[in-house]
Amino acid sequence: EGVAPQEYVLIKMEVLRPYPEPLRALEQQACRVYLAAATLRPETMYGQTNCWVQPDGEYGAYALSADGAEVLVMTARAARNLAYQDVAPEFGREHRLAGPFLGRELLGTALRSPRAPRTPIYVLPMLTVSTGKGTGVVTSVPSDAPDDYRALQDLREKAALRDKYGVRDEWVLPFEPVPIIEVPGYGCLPAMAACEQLKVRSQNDRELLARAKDEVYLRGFYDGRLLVGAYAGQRVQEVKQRIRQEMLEAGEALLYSE
Ligand code: A2H
Repeated sequence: EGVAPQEYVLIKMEVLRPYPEPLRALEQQACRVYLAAATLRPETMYGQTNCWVQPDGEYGAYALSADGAEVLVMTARAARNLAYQDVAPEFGREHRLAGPFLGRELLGTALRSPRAPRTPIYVLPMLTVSTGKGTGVVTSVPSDAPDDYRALQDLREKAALRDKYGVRDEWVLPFEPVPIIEVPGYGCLPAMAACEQLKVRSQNDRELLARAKDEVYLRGFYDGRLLVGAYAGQRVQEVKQRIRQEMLEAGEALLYSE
Protein backbone atom coordinates (compact mmCIF):
# COMPACT_ATOMS: atom_id res chain seq x y z
CA GLU A 1 0.00 0.00 0.00
CA GLY A 2 1.37 3.35 -1.02
CA VAL A 3 4.59 1.70 -2.21
CA ALA A 4 3.67 0.63 -5.71
CA PRO A 5 4.32 3.40 -8.20
CA GLN A 6 1.37 4.85 -10.06
CA GLU A 7 1.82 4.87 -13.82
CA TYR A 8 0.06 7.63 -15.74
CA VAL A 9 -0.35 8.23 -19.44
CA LEU A 10 0.55 11.85 -20.25
CA ILE A 11 -1.63 13.26 -23.01
CA LYS A 12 0.12 15.86 -25.16
CA MET A 13 -2.34 18.74 -25.60
CA GLU A 14 -0.83 21.12 -28.15
CA VAL A 15 -0.91 24.83 -27.32
CA LEU A 16 -2.39 26.83 -30.21
CA ARG A 17 -1.43 30.37 -31.18
CA PRO A 18 -1.65 33.00 -29.86
CA TYR A 19 0.21 31.63 -26.84
CA PRO A 20 -0.73 32.86 -23.35
CA GLU A 21 1.53 35.50 -21.79
CA PRO A 22 3.84 33.17 -19.80
CA LEU A 23 4.63 31.11 -22.92
CA ARG A 24 4.91 34.07 -25.31
CA ALA A 25 8.71 33.82 -25.60
CA LEU A 26 8.32 30.34 -27.10
CA GLU A 27 5.93 31.43 -29.83
CA GLN A 28 8.61 32.53 -32.29
CA GLN A 29 10.59 29.35 -31.85
CA ALA A 30 10.36 26.19 -33.90
CA CYS A 31 9.36 24.06 -30.91
CA ARG A 32 5.92 22.58 -30.25
CA VAL A 33 4.48 23.33 -26.84
CA TYR A 34 2.07 20.97 -25.07
CA LEU A 35 0.23 20.84 -21.77
CA ALA A 36 0.90 17.33 -20.39
CA ALA A 37 -2.26 15.91 -18.75
CA ALA A 38 -1.90 12.85 -16.50
CA THR A 39 -4.64 10.24 -16.93
CA LEU A 40 -5.44 6.65 -16.00
CA ARG A 41 -8.08 6.43 -18.74
CA PRO A 42 -6.52 7.05 -22.17
CA GLU A 43 -9.47 5.26 -23.81
CA THR A 44 -11.73 8.15 -22.78
CA MET A 45 -9.89 10.81 -24.78
CA TYR A 46 -12.74 10.80 -27.36
CA GLY A 47 -14.79 12.65 -24.75
CA GLN A 48 -12.46 15.52 -23.82
CA THR A 49 -14.19 18.91 -23.53
CA ASN A 50 -11.48 21.00 -21.82
CA CYS A 51 -8.32 20.90 -19.73
CA TRP A 52 -8.04 21.60 -15.98
CA VAL A 53 -5.31 23.35 -14.05
CA GLN A 54 -5.01 24.50 -10.44
CA PRO A 55 -5.38 28.30 -10.72
CA ASP A 56 -3.12 28.90 -7.70
CA GLY A 57 -0.60 26.19 -8.61
CA GLU A 58 2.88 26.75 -10.03
CA TYR A 59 3.84 25.42 -13.45
CA GLY A 60 6.72 25.69 -15.89
CA ALA A 61 7.55 24.79 -19.50
CA TYR A 62 10.24 22.12 -19.88
CA ALA A 63 12.20 20.87 -22.90
CA LEU A 64 11.33 17.25 -23.58
CA SER A 65 14.26 16.40 -25.84
CA ALA A 66 17.82 17.61 -26.03
CA ASP A 67 17.06 19.40 -29.32
CA GLY A 68 14.26 21.33 -27.59
CA ALA A 69 11.75 20.46 -30.35
CA GLU A 70 9.06 19.51 -27.84
CA VAL A 71 8.21 21.47 -24.72
CA LEU A 72 5.87 20.25 -21.97
CA VAL A 73 4.01 22.35 -19.42
CA MET A 74 3.65 20.73 -15.97
CA THR A 75 4.68 21.21 -12.35
CA ALA A 76 8.39 21.37 -11.49
CA ARG A 77 7.91 18.28 -9.36
CA ALA A 78 6.61 16.22 -12.31
CA ALA A 79 9.38 17.51 -14.59
CA ARG A 80 11.99 16.46 -12.07
CA ASN A 81 10.46 12.98 -11.76
CA LEU A 82 10.27 12.61 -15.52
CA ALA A 83 13.94 13.56 -15.77
CA TYR A 84 14.81 10.27 -14.09
CA GLN A 85 12.62 8.16 -16.35
CA ASP A 86 13.66 6.41 -19.51
CA VAL A 87 11.24 8.25 -21.78
CA ALA A 88 13.19 11.44 -21.41
CA PRO A 89 16.49 10.92 -19.64
CA GLU A 90 17.71 14.44 -20.45
CA PHE A 91 14.51 16.12 -19.29
CA GLY A 92 14.89 18.17 -16.16
CA ARG A 93 14.78 21.28 -14.14
CA GLU A 94 17.74 22.82 -15.81
CA HIS A 95 15.79 22.61 -19.08
CA ARG A 96 13.01 24.90 -17.94
CA LEU A 97 12.30 27.27 -20.83
CA ALA A 98 9.53 29.35 -19.25
CA GLY A 99 8.13 29.94 -15.77
CA PRO A 100 7.43 29.46 -13.02
CA PHE A 101 3.96 30.89 -13.60
CA LEU A 102 0.54 30.31 -12.06
CA GLY A 103 -2.16 28.07 -13.47
CA ARG A 104 -4.49 31.06 -13.63
CA GLU A 105 -2.22 32.60 -16.27
CA LEU A 106 -3.02 29.66 -18.56
CA LEU A 107 -6.82 29.98 -18.32
CA GLY A 108 -8.41 30.32 -21.75
CA THR A 109 -5.40 28.91 -23.60
CA ALA A 110 -6.63 27.11 -26.73
CA LEU A 111 -5.47 23.52 -27.20
CA ARG A 112 -5.58 20.75 -29.77
CA SER A 113 -5.79 17.47 -27.88
CA PRO A 114 -5.47 14.03 -29.48
CA ARG A 115 -8.83 12.32 -30.14
CA ALA A 116 -10.86 15.19 -28.65
CA PRO A 117 -14.18 15.57 -30.50
CA ARG A 118 -13.50 19.24 -31.22
CA THR A 119 -10.70 21.78 -31.56
CA PRO A 120 -9.91 23.99 -29.83
CA ILE A 121 -10.66 23.08 -26.26
CA TYR A 122 -9.75 25.51 -23.47
CA VAL A 123 -7.82 25.53 -20.21
CA LEU A 124 -10.19 26.05 -17.25
CA PRO A 125 -9.85 26.15 -13.44
CA MET A 126 -10.64 23.14 -11.25
CA LEU A 127 -10.19 23.98 -7.58
CA THR A 128 -9.49 20.42 -6.48
CA VAL A 129 -6.58 19.79 -8.87
CA SER A 130 -3.55 18.91 -6.76
CA THR A 131 -0.07 20.06 -7.76
CA GLY A 132 1.28 17.18 -5.66
CA LYS A 133 -0.07 14.48 -7.97
CA GLY A 134 0.61 13.67 -11.61
CA THR A 135 1.57 16.74 -13.64
CA GLY A 136 -0.98 19.14 -12.09
CA VAL A 137 -2.67 19.19 -15.50
CA VAL A 138 -5.82 17.09 -15.98
CA THR A 139 -7.79 16.40 -19.12
CA SER A 140 -11.53 16.76 -18.64
CA VAL A 141 -13.91 13.98 -19.69
CA PRO A 142 -17.24 14.98 -18.11
CA SER A 143 -19.09 12.01 -19.61
CA ASP A 144 -17.07 9.54 -17.52
CA ALA A 145 -15.30 11.38 -14.68
CA PRO A 146 -17.58 12.71 -11.90
CA ASP A 147 -14.98 15.33 -10.85
CA ASP A 148 -14.84 16.64 -14.42
CA TYR A 149 -18.61 16.58 -14.84
CA ARG A 150 -19.27 18.56 -11.66
CA ALA A 151 -16.46 21.09 -12.21
CA LEU A 152 -17.64 21.78 -15.76
CA GLN A 153 -21.26 22.10 -14.60
CA ASP A 154 -20.17 24.52 -11.85
CA LEU A 155 -18.63 26.78 -14.51
CA ARG A 156 -21.56 26.34 -16.91
CA GLU A 157 -24.21 27.08 -14.27
CA LYS A 158 -22.47 29.72 -12.12
CA ALA A 159 -21.71 33.01 -13.88
CA ALA A 160 -20.14 34.35 -10.66
CA LEU A 161 -17.59 31.53 -10.72
CA ARG A 162 -16.74 32.28 -14.36
CA ASP A 163 -16.35 35.96 -13.48
CA LYS A 164 -14.10 35.20 -10.54
CA TYR A 165 -11.56 33.49 -12.81
CA GLY A 166 -12.15 35.56 -15.94
CA VAL A 167 -13.55 32.52 -17.75
CA ARG A 168 -15.34 33.57 -20.93
CA ASP A 169 -18.71 32.08 -21.82
CA GLU A 170 -17.39 30.76 -25.12
CA TRP A 171 -14.74 28.62 -23.37
CA VAL A 172 -17.48 26.77 -21.48
CA LEU A 173 -21.06 27.15 -22.68
CA PRO A 174 -20.68 25.35 -26.05
CA PHE A 175 -19.11 22.32 -24.36
CA GLU A 176 -21.36 19.54 -23.14
CA PRO A 177 -20.41 16.03 -22.07
CA VAL A 178 -20.02 13.78 -25.13
CA PRO A 179 -21.30 10.17 -24.87
CA ILE A 180 -18.35 7.81 -25.50
CA ILE A 181 -18.94 4.71 -23.35
CA GLU A 182 -22.17 2.91 -22.52
CA VAL A 183 -22.32 1.46 -19.02
CA PRO A 184 -25.25 -0.87 -18.27
CA GLY A 185 -27.40 0.67 -15.54
CA TYR A 186 -25.86 4.12 -16.04
CA GLY A 187 -26.39 4.82 -19.73
CA CYS A 188 -24.11 6.82 -22.00
CA LEU A 189 -23.23 9.64 -19.58
CA PRO A 190 -22.32 7.63 -16.48
CA ALA A 191 -20.65 10.50 -14.59
CA MET A 192 -23.75 12.67 -14.96
CA ALA A 193 -26.01 9.77 -13.91
CA ALA A 194 -23.93 9.08 -10.80
CA CYS A 195 -23.75 12.78 -9.83
CA GLU A 196 -27.51 13.16 -10.18
CA GLN A 197 -28.23 9.97 -8.28
CA LEU A 198 -25.99 11.04 -5.39
CA LYS A 199 -27.11 14.70 -5.63
CA VAL A 200 -23.62 16.11 -6.03
CA ARG A 201 -24.02 19.90 -6.17
CA SER A 202 -20.47 21.22 -6.36
CA GLN A 203 -16.93 20.22 -7.20
CA ASN A 204 -16.18 20.68 -3.49
CA ASP A 205 -18.56 17.85 -2.42
CA ARG A 206 -15.52 15.63 -2.00
CA GLU A 207 -17.13 12.70 -0.22
CA LEU A 208 -20.02 12.35 -2.63
CA LEU A 209 -17.68 12.70 -5.59
CA ALA A 210 -15.41 9.99 -4.23
CA ARG A 211 -18.41 7.65 -4.03
CA ALA A 212 -19.56 8.56 -7.52
CA LYS A 213 -16.03 7.98 -8.80
CA ASP A 214 -15.70 4.52 -7.24
CA GLU A 215 -18.95 3.33 -8.76
CA VAL A 216 -18.48 4.77 -12.21
CA TYR A 217 -14.86 3.75 -12.46
CA LEU A 218 -15.42 0.05 -11.74
CA ARG A 219 -18.58 -0.23 -13.82
CA GLY A 220 -17.06 1.65 -16.72
CA PHE A 221 -14.05 -0.61 -16.78
CA TYR A 222 -15.77 -3.98 -16.36
CA ASP A 223 -19.07 -3.44 -18.18
CA GLY A 224 -18.45 -0.40 -20.37
CA ARG A 225 -18.63 -0.53 -24.16
CA LEU A 226 -17.14 2.10 -26.43
CA LEU A 227 -19.55 4.05 -28.62
CA VAL A 228 -16.99 5.90 -30.77
CA GLY A 229 -13.66 5.50 -32.52
CA ALA A 230 -12.10 2.51 -34.27
CA TYR A 231 -13.19 0.17 -31.45
CA ALA A 232 -16.83 1.21 -31.22
CA GLY A 233 -18.96 -1.68 -29.96
CA GLN A 234 -16.10 -3.32 -28.06
CA ARG A 235 -15.66 -3.60 -24.33
CA VAL A 236 -13.38 -1.08 -22.61
CA GLN A 237 -11.62 -3.91 -20.81
CA GLU A 238 -10.62 -5.52 -24.09
CA VAL A 239 -9.37 -2.46 -25.97
CA LYS A 240 -8.03 -0.15 -23.26
CA GLN A 241 -4.42 -1.39 -23.59
CA ARG A 242 -4.53 -1.25 -27.39
CA ILE A 243 -5.74 2.35 -27.44
CA ARG A 244 -3.08 3.29 -24.90
CA GLN A 245 -0.38 1.62 -27.02
CA GLU A 246 -1.59 3.34 -30.19
CA MET A 247 -1.46 6.74 -28.54
CA LEU A 248 2.07 6.10 -27.28
CA GLU A 249 3.26 4.92 -30.70
CA ALA A 250 1.62 7.85 -32.48
CA GLY A 251 3.52 10.28 -30.24
CA GLU A 252 0.23 11.55 -28.79
CA ALA A 253 1.19 10.46 -25.29
CA LEU A 254 4.03 9.28 -23.08
CA LEU A 255 4.35 7.31 -19.86
CA TYR A 256 5.08 8.80 -16.47
CA SER A 257 5.31 7.11 -13.04
CA GLU A 258 5.59 8.46 -9.54
B1 A2H B 1 -8.55 10.57 -14.85
P1 A2H B 1 -5.30 8.81 -8.94
CL1 A2H B 1 -12.64 9.68 -17.72
N1 A2H B 1 -5.40 16.44 -9.30
O1 A2H B 1 -8.43 10.92 -16.29
C1 A2H B 1 -6.64 15.91 -9.37
N2 A2H B 1 -7.00 14.92 -10.21
C2 A2H B 1 -6.04 14.42 -11.02
C3 A2H B 1 -4.73 14.92 -11.02
C4 A2H B 1 -4.41 15.97 -10.10
N3 A2H B 1 -3.19 16.50 -10.05
N4 A2H B 1 -4.00 14.26 -11.94
C5 A2H B 1 -4.83 13.37 -12.51
N5 A2H B 1 -6.08 13.46 -11.97
C6 A2H B 1 -7.29 12.69 -12.30
C7 A2H B 1 -9.70 10.81 -16.98
C8 A2H B 1 -10.55 10.04 -16.02
C9 A2H B 1 -9.91 9.89 -14.80
C10 A2H B 1 -11.81 9.48 -16.24
C11 A2H B 1 -12.41 8.78 -15.22
C12 A2H B 1 -11.78 8.64 -13.98
C13 A2H B 1 -10.52 9.19 -13.78
C14 A2H B 1 -10.25 12.17 -17.33
N6 A2H B 1 -10.16 13.11 -16.28
O2 A2H B 1 -9.85 9.08 -12.60
O3 A2H B 1 -5.61 9.53 -7.68
C15 A2H B 1 -7.26 12.09 -13.68
O4 A2H B 1 -8.57 11.83 -14.13
C16 A2H B 1 -10.49 8.42 -11.54
C17 A2H B 1 -9.50 7.94 -10.50
O5 A2H B 1 -3.87 8.90 -9.34
C18 A2H B 1 -6.64 10.71 -13.50
O6 A2H B 1 -7.36 9.86 -14.42
O7 A2H B 1 -5.84 7.43 -8.91
C19 A2H B 1 -6.95 10.38 -12.06
O8 A2H B 1 -7.35 11.60 -11.41
C20 A2H B 1 -5.77 9.81 -11.31
O9 A2H B 1 -6.17 9.60 -10.01
